[in-house]
Amino acid sequence: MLDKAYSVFESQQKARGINLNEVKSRLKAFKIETPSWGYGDSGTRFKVFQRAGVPRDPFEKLDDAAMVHQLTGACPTVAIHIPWDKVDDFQELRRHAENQGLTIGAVNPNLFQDDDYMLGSITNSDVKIRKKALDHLLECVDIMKEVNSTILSLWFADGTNYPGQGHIRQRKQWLEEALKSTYRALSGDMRMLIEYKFFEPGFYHTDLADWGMAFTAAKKLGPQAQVLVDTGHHPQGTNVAHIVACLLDETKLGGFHFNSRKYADDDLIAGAIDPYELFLIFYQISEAQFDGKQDVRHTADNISFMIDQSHAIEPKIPAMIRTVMNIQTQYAKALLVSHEEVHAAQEKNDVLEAENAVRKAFEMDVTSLLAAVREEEGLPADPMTAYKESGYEEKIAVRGVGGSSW
Ligand code: PSV
Ligand code: MN
Repeated sequence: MLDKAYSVFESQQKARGINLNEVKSRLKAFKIETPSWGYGDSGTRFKVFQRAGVPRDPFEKLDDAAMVHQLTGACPTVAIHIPWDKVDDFQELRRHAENQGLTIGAVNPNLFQDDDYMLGSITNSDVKIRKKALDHLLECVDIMKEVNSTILSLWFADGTNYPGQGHIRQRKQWLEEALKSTYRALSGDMRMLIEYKFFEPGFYHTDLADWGMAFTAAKKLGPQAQVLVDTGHHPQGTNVAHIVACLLDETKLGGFHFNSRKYADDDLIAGAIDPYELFLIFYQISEAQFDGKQDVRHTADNISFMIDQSHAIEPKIPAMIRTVMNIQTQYAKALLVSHEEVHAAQEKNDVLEAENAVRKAFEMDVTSLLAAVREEEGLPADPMTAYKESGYEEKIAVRGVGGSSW
């Protein structure tokens, strides 16, 4: 059935002048990092629900991530969060990952769960707390060296709840100082990705509230600092694809945290709420991959694609597999946009043709394409079904209830 669907698809794309071999090799090369915290118990501020089979330590989180990679072939790296994933021997953790075909990806410091950070971490008015926060950032750079990670992924919960609570410009300067000291500790192959979020837990102001603030900070630091776009961190109606295009053009787009939002930072499965938004983000990326400027192409080819979800009610592993598949689907569709067609319509100022050239790729069914790509890679055509049939869920049930939570 799928074979037949794929031959129909193949001839349709040929007729449109799409180079399917190029599309397929881009899909095979496309990797998505999963977060260790996405495998543990999590919830909302109302309740953390405990599920049977949830990993009890960082090693078991890697085991689950390895299962996701085994079935999708797309998730060879795993982001860790310190101290949630702190272990006595990081070399052992690295080896545990490598033995299962994984490597440790981004290292995420945690500057939001210590009582000292109630009024801020690197922007706290207390110099001792600022120093403690900076020490933690530097500790994370040391951990990166031990696990061979090249990405330091920074998100700060720093902000205020009331006007006058903090000296906003002073806090900005403290933030810049801490970032500068951390930047200096990076080795040449490391990148620092700076994530922004417009509110929460601060409800009046957030020290890094939007891409402009993150961009300014990254620009001041130098080429190893870039911006990380978490798709859930924007106010309603924000044109995230536009932000992506601007950051690409400035060679400052370093990575993504994918998830879906309906209202705020909902952390739902990527592509579940607004798949068209996800498609339009990939459309900007795929266009930049063919840009005339080498540094823009280089930026687009070196984006670190990561998932940042905490599944409150979903079974963790299949939720992660679904997420990966949703992301692959929208990327595949974006690769089917004929940029020649769009550019020709733009030249003529033909608004409807231009819009049609983009939208019609979104409306194409890429199921058979993705199944063909997976089969060529020796992977199951449908990773969700393969997971259900794998027996892994039953195997991990022996871990019992009460595993790691954030
Ligand atoms: C909190 O909003 C958050 O979800 C940020 O997006 C971070 O990337 C993540 O937690 C991990 O610290
Ligand atoms: Mn995030």
